[in-house]
Amino acid sequence: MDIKDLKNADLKEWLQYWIDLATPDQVVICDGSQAQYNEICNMMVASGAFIKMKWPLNSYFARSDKSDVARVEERTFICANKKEDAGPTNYWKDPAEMKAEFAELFKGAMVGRTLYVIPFSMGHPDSPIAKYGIELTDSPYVVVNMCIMTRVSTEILKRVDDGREFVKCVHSVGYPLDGDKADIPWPSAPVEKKYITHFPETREIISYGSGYGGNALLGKKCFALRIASVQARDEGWMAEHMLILKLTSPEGEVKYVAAAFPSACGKTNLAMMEPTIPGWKVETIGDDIAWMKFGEDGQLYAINPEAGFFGVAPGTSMKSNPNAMRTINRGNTIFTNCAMTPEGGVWWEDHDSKPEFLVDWTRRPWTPAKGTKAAHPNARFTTPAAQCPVIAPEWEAPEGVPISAFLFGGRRRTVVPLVNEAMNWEHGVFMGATMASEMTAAALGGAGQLRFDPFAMLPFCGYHMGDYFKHWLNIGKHKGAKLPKIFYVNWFRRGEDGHFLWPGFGDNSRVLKWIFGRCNGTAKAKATAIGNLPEAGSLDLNGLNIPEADLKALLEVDCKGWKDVLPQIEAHFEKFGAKLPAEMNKQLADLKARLG
Ligand code: OXD
Ligand code: MN
Repeated sequence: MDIKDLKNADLKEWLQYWIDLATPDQVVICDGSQAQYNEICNMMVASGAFIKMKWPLNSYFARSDKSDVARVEERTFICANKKEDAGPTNYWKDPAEMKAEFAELFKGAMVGRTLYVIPFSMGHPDSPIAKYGIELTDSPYVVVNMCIMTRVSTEILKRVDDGREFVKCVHSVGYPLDGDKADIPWPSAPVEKKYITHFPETREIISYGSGYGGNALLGKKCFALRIASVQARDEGWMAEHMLILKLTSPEGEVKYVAAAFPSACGKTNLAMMEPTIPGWKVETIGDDIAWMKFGEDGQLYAINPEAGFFGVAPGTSMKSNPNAMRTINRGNTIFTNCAMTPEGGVWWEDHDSKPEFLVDWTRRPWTPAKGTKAAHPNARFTTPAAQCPVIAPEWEAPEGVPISAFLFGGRRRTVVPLVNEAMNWEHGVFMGATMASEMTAAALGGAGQLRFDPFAMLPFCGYHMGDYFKHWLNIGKHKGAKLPKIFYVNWFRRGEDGHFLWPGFGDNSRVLKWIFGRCNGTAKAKATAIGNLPEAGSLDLNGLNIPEADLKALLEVDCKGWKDVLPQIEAHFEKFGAKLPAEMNKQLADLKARLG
């Protein structure tokens, strides 16, 4: 396919604008084929941007610039027409001013480079829940990562050309090869020139200056969460920062669960977990994002809009996530900012092997005595979801899977019990709106201070968070809705001496079993001031040896602790001003009253 053959005026005009402005040397349409993927990888090996690994097969190392290692929230903007619509939790820029700035920044930005046109679908292309996008980028690294993380094909371009709605995504690393400037392995722009911008009214994304992860793979956080959350609000569906898992009981009964936890709280681990309780099975649908729409039967049906996992590598091991290890060991994986073994293999902190010598992510020799981290803490693997040994056979089902339960959670050393079922939808929305993790003494604010991350969407909600709470409440009012039950879980509770009270990992299946039982009416709960907690004996603890006192702390209501955090919840709610739905203040007042 050639861009000269396109007939859709809107598409052609948009493409031509950016080509004329950025003046790339050539334009290449990505077709999603293995041959084109291999060709681009080989080119990157030749340029020094990639190193081909000895093992796993068909896998590569990439190492970023030291200044371009993570999402940059302070350079991420919602360019809504009205500042108020971005709300208090987002940075805002005026859309016209931002576009004028881009007209300067992108002038000649792709000189000496190739502009790749990536037509992609979020979700199975034939799913009624899927949406399409086209990303223009001058980064071959972005192309090959997008080929793993989304469904890239020229069929998508044809459908867009035929008039199908799409999200316009533009990306440049901001490092033109003008004059006789040579290329470098990881081109990017200084932080003050980086911009990750979203135009919710026109469904556009423009990203400049960073080549890393969510800043550059625009299908992920920018589209599937920030822009999609706006589309979801306008169209009556949900775009959430949630894993989706399939839970099968020993009797063969199936339930699907979606769970929202803040970044780095173990979503990928939970999505692929190996249950410790006999006969129970967990399979993966997705590990990061869920898009959900009501079916005619009133159930919410979810798809995973992504096609790969962009997982945090450090901490991933045969103990924490054996299925992630098996997925990447099957090859076809890109490792970014990991360390390299002398044999050409990969390593990161808490990996199963104990190397004596490595090349660290900054390309320097490393031994354990050095005392530094060999892999960057935000080092990543990009790997195809289809390779996961526990991927559910229906993970790409166009109609999605019916969700029975939503789980919320954070890292709480104190106060919050192991599991707590919401009394009703509105109470569940209150739980999501007050999701929080405790800061450690090292973080600004200090120990005991909460960092609120409502619905794990703090950096990802594309509009005013108060309106987003309202949207959740409206979902609860959908005519004929058979709503998922809502639960708050906390795997991270500690004793006074700092030890974890709950073993976590595969033993979290015990909590999933209780949740499953609550959904089909077989597990017992006691009503308390904060919600429904497991009744004594209703949580399967067979084979575990948890001291009585620890179990008590995990499953009781710490009234004093809850009362102590109420002022922090009040202060958190005040941020949303008049946009805070009245229902949230009512929930807070009711909780206060119940605690006595
Ligand atoms: C992610 C994140 O990368 O949530 O998934 O930060
Ligand atoms: Mn995430």
